[in-house]
Amino acid sequence: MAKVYLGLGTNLGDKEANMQLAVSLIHERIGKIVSQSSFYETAPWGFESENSFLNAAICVETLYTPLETLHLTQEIERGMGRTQKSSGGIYHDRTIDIDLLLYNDLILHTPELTLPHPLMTHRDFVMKPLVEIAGEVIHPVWKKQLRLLSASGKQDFTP
Ligand code: PH2
Ligand code: MG
Ligand code: MG
Repeated sequence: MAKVYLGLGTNLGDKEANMQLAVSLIHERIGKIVSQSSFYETAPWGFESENSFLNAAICVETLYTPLETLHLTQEIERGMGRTQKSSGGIYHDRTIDIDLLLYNDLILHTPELTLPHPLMTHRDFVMKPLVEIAGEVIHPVWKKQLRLLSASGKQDFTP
């Protein structure tokens, strides 16, 4: 059984409902939710939008491989009406975004998926909810507890 940490974000429609639906679909299709952070209201990061976000992090126990997990999360995103994918640093409003942050202590570089999520430690909207449920977990690249890697502290370390 693998422990996967997922980051969730939504900034369109009924954001609370989007979050709840995503969590229950993840539970049905991917595995047991073993922890779930609070929902954080955050300002759009990296693009202009009048729609603020709700962000959260969850931990799921799964029997799926990283790529299978990615494909299942993408299917949930599509099913919930996500139309535009972010690419090349261009972001769009979305009903739901589900990002793989950590998969056990796996380090993976493929064209489709990089683990740990390469931008996670730069983003408060990821690290705040993640640290709430996984502050003691060791980041496999930085080899530090996540609570020490939140955006403000990260410059102090080199991986
Ligand atoms: N996701 C992005 C880009 N910017 N900003 C906030 N506040 N929350 C997000 O989830 C988010 C973002 C790319 O996926
Ligand atoms: Mg994202
Ligand atoms: Mg994404």
